[in-house]
Amino acid sequence: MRIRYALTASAATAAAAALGLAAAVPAQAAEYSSALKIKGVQYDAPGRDSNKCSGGNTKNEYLTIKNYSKTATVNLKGYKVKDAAGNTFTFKNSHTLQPGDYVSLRGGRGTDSDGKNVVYRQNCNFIWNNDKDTIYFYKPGGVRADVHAYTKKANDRDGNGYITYHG
Ligand SMILES: [Ca+2]
Ligand SMILES: [Ca+2]
Repeated sequence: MRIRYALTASAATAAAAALGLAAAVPAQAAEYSSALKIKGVQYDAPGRDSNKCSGGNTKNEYLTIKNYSKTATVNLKGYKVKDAAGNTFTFKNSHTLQPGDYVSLRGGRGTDSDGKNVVYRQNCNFIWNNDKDTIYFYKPGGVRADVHAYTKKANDRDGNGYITYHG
């Protein structure tokens, strides 16, 4: 151990390269290279859950995705979200996010609107579990843009069904 700590930074880097470690990109680095990230999630829609398309409250369960870049405009087309069980939603249509712009991906059926910052999953079933789940967010090429696991107990202390991630 003494020898390891005595290595200079460049020697350590060379040693890592020799072992093939330099090529491995940490998962965290992949997450933070993305302009689009998860702002927050209303994983538990207020009120008693009902997945009826008419009169239900699936529309009030939503995920907000924001463009955190100061310069890049990004098209959501081809991006995907996935839950822990493998349920997937793909943004099929063009929806442009300017720097600082955001969109809420809501359950239920509705008309997507860039001006109203909303896209509907066109599915009246809930996707984000009320006890715990994992939110995966992928770029069009399949590279992970962001990921967050939650439990109601650990991550939603005020119990309002909303969790802030990147804010
Ligand atoms: Ca839910
Ligand atoms: Ca909360």
